Formats: sequence, C-alpha cells, structure tokens
Amino acid sequence: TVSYEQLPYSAAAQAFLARQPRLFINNEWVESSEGATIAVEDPSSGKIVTRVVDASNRDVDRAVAAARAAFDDGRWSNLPPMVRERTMNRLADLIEAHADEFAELEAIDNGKPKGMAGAVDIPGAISQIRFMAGWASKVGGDTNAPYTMPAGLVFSYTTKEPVGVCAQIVPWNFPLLMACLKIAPALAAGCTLVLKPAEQTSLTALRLADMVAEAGFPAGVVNIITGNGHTAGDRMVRHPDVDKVAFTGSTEIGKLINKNATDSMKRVTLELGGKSPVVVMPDVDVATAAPGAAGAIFFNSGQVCVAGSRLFAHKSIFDQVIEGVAEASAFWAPRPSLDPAGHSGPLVSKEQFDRVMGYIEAGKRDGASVAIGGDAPTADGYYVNPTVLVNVNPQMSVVREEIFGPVVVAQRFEDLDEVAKMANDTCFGLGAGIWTKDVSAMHRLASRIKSGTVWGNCHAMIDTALPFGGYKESGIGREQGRAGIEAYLETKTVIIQL
Ligand code: TXE
Repeated sequence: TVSYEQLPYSAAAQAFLARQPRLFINNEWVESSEGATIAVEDPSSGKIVTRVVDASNRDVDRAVAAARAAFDDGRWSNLPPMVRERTMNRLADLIEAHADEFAELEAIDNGKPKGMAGAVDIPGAISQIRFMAGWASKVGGDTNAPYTMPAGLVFSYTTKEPVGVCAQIVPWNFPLLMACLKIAPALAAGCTLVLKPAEQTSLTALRLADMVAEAGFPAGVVNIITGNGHTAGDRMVRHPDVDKVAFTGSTEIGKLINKNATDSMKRVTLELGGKSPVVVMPDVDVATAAPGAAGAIFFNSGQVCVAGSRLFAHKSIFDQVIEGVAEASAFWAPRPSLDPAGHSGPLVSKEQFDRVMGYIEAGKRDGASVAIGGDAPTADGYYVNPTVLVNVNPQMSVVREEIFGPVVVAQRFEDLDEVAKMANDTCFGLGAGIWTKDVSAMHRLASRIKSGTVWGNCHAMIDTALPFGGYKESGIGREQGRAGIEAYLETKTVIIQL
C-alpha cells in the first residue's frame, strides 16, 4: 500500500523556506510596501511551509520603474552581445550547480515528483537559457534592394532592436522552466523585465533571483516579484511603462490580458490552454502506443498545456488500447513528491483538486462511464487517481473543456477523415499526438490537425530550438526557436537617399 505521508525536507530547503525571501528589485531583496503575504502550501501534505509577498500596486510600480530605468539607459542592451551571452550562461551554470535544490523546491511547491523535476524541469530551464544566450550575438537585420526605387538611389537596411520592458507572467505547472522560458529570449534580445510566478508556486523563481546578481546582470534588468494575478499581475499588464506582455496560463485570463494589454498597443504573446487529441491508428503496436497515450495524459498529473486529454482509438483496437492504458496507469499512481518511487504527485492545490474532481463528477452525471480511476485516495494532500472516461459525447464538458488533471476521455473512430474532424472539434489547437506506422497516414493527419505542434509516435516532446505555441484559442505567437527571440524584437527599416 502507498503511504501519502510527505518525506522530510533537506536542510537546504528548510533554510530557504525559513528565510522568507521578499521582492527582488534592482538586484536587491526589498520589503513590500504593504506587508500582505500569500501562504505557500506543500500539496503533498496540505501543510503551509512558508509565506511569500503579495505585491501591492506600489511594489509593481517600483519593479517596473527599475526595469524601465535599466532599459532606457542601455545598461543591458548596449553591452556587447558576447557579454550578454556570457552573463546568461553564468546564470544557467548557477542553476545547474544547484539543480538538486531546485528540484526539491519544485517538488515541495508544485507537488511533482522530485525525480521528474530533476529529469525534466531543471534541465529544461537550463537549456532554455543556454539556447537563447546564443541568439544574443546572432540576431540582426538585412540589407535590401528596394522594389520601386532605382538601385543606386537609395541604401536601405533593417535592424533588430529589443522591444523594451517586458511583463512576464507564468503559471504553476512547470514553474522554473516557464520562468526561464520567458526570461531567456527577453534577455538575449536586450530587454529588461519584471517576472511574476504563479501565486501557488513562487519558490524556484525566488531562488533564481538569488543568482541573478551573482551571474552579473546589471541592477534592474531582471526583477522578480510574487503576488496574486488579479492584483499584481493585472497591474503589470496595464502598466504604461511596460512595452510587452508575455503570459502562459488559462485561456480565460489570456483573453482578459489580451484586451487589457492591447489597449495601449503592448506587444503580446500568449500560451494558453489545450485539449490535445491523441490518435491511435489501427496498425499500431498496442504495447507501445497504449503506454504512450497514458504518459501523454498522466505525466505531471495531467497539468500540462499539451496533455493528451482526448484519446481517439480506432474501433478495431479500442478495447485493447483502453486495457493497455489501464495497465500503464499503475506507473502513474500518485505519491508524495519526495517519495523517490513516485512518477506522479498530487495536484498543485485544493482549488485544482476540486476543479478536477468536479469535472469527473460532471462527466458521470452526463452519462460517461469510468473505465479507470475516477476517484481520489484518502489523504491530506491533493491526490487524484489516473482516470479514463468512456461512453462520452462531444457535448459533455469533460470532452470540451480543459480539465488540467489526470483525466482522459476516450472515443472510437472509423477512418482518417472522421478522426481529423473529431480532433479539430475544439476551440483549442496547441498539440496533437498521432500513433501509427503508416507514414502516409501520419503526414496526412499531421497536415489536417489544426494545432501548433503535432507529435508522431511520441507526445509532449518539447525542445528549446523548436517553435511552440497555439492555433485558435490556445494562444498568440510562438515561443522557443528563432520565433521565440523574434517575439522580443522590433524591426526598424532605415532608408537613405544617396
Ligand atoms: O490559471 P490562471 P489558474 C488552465 C488550467 C487550469 C486553469 C486555472 O485549465 O485548470 O487554467 O488555473 C496570473 N492579470 N491553465 O487559475 O488564473 C496568475 O497569477 C494578470 C493552463 O491557476 O490563468 C498566474 O501567474 N495575470 C495553463 C497565471 O496568471 C493574472 C497553466 C496563471 O493563472 C490575472 C495554468 C490577471 N487578471 C493554468 N489572473 C497552461 N497553458 O499551461 C491571473 N493571473
């Protein structure tokens, strides 16, 4: 039997929690103007482990003013690109040197297994910074011959300039990874920034702040503040001295941010929710595809924007696939985040637990059948068992809405045309997985599914060099790769009559 008792924290983690870091502005730890705080809970036990600042409007203004001053005097953007690149790489080295501590803090704060954080989140965060650091010296403009003017009469060229001060707001599912994914392209481009982690998971962003000055960033380039979304986050988004907003989170808040930020024409990139399809074609080796489909939804307890939350298995193998997913779900049974045997943890919060259990209940009420799970173990933490719902229809909320928990709805299909339509019957378009050995079916389906990323015989494989983002209500713009840095640059055209 599994014990849901959280394991003891290391001395390093205890020391960090006891320190109660404040706001990181201008390379200094400063007190909040009002002293409001947010409790930090360990979702594996439901216990409060420390408190962080709930930034006030004045705190936000102070952080933005620091970033504005640092941008306007060029103390970062005017440095040789080689120096910016080296500074970023020093930050990556510092994270790497403290990888184990970061993994533990992530496990305590978010609930994900420390082993998963150590294998996925922390190395992912480091590569975001190292990859983008290289762009600092490689972005540039073009010289172009004009189309309507005679050659020799004018000389024209383009340059790339940093967008300016960035407000970056990240969610709680991959806290450090998301923070680094946001700050890296901004810094490589020469921007300055204010970053706010999600109120549920501030710890690793605060630990990162410790390393900013040590890495050699000038004061005011990287400012990290903690606080609630509807107050501090909203202030960041509307702030007149902010030039760009980058957000990852729910589609609901993304729409709101898009409205509030574009009132003053701020540049906006949004990475939002999903309801990603996983298509299992009839020719697959079920022993490979079924665990693949299980991992697509159960990894990180389903709290993944590209979670494969709609499973479509061909009718000829549907029952075998469900059986295979059921078998694989044992691997994903939740345990406390510091249990070295665990591959899954609790959900991030009581709120998320209630939301996910509410969806499961709604699914049952609407007539769905539970093939696997559908329940939660008795424990103080927020554990939900891996769940598969069958006998669903396209009208049910469990089929239409993002659940963000270990819950997948499974449906049968007959042919490629039908499954392409079913896969696209959603307002989202972030990711899609296709399992088949049939190369032609793979490419035909890949071209028909409307989503920012399509995976073949794998799922949620993300690489910092490859653009990532959503079609439809899954977002605006792309992060990572060349597109990632372009989102932090303005293009200037210079035309000189000779
Ligand atoms: O998200 P929010 P929540 C989805 C997922 C989940 C649901 C709710 O379906 O069940 O959203 O989660 C900040 N102005 N995703 O409520 O509210 C907030 O402080 C500015 C998918 O936690 O979108 C946090 O930093 N900022 C997603 C961040 O937004 C605001 C990951 C995300 O919180 C704000 C997370 C405001 N008015 C949730 N209100 C993904 N795409 O991976 C909140 N915030």
